[in-house]
Amino acid sequence: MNVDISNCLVIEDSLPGVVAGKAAGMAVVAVPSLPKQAGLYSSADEVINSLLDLHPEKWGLPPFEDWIEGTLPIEPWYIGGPVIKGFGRGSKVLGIPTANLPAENFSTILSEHTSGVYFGWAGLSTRGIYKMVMSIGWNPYFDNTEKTIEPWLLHEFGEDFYGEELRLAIVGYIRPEANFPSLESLIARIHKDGRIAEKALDLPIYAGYKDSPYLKNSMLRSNCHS
Ligand code: ADP
Ligand code: RBF
Ligand code: MG
Repeated sequence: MNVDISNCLVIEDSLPGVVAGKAAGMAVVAVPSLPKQAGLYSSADEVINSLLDLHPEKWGLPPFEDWIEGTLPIEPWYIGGPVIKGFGRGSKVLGIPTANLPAENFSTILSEHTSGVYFGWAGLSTRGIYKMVMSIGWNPYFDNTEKTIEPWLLHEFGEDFYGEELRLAIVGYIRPEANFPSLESLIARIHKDGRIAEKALDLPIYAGYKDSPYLKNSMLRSNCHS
């Protein structure tokens, strides 16, 4: 194509492709098909888990136009269930309570969605509908061995609500999970995620999902004991 090598960006899921791109002197972003093998791709300039995390502007290319105010709209997905006990460290260690859902009920949906920080609307059967930001994944900072779903509802509740039906409409993506050099930097980043979600959910593209029948139904169900 007669393009200067320095103007090429290779996006590759295979190790031979990454090695070839580097051998040609090109910048390479690796998207391993098996995230567990990410360690093998160390010759790439960047290793990402998912194409959601491809930011062309990092490479001198025009940014994707579907990102809005630090968020990427996604095809919404809906999950719900009773709030279960987590590791008990959300409130205690971070000052950020996260209402855990039983991840084993959603193994298919979880394997279809890359781990990372998402946001949307949360319906709590006896209370109402709230903005929420959540993490899906392995919590690298804490080195968990299980994948968890942890929504932080952006509202002050005076009490716990274990066992209550929680329903989520997940409408956008913010960033991949990351490791952090300190607890303070992890907490600061989660607060920033909260501010981004809080603001974005007022945009028309996200706001309408507040009225999703799925969220409302959780309340109808608990109010009419048929
Ligand atoms: P666990 O590890 O058991 O999830 P956390 O310290 O993360 O414990 O606290 C989460 C619990 O706190 C939730 O299950 C819920 O009952 C309660 N809670 C109170 N306020 C909130 C909130 N704003 N967002 C999420 N959970 C909250
Ligand atoms: N844990 C991480 O190790 N890395 C992260 O990038 C990360 N991002 C989070 C983003 C949000 C919005 C929330 C609510 C939590 C996040 N956590 C992250 C998870 C945090 O470690 C978890 O809530 C605690 O482990 C409590 O169980
Ligand atoms: Mg929690």
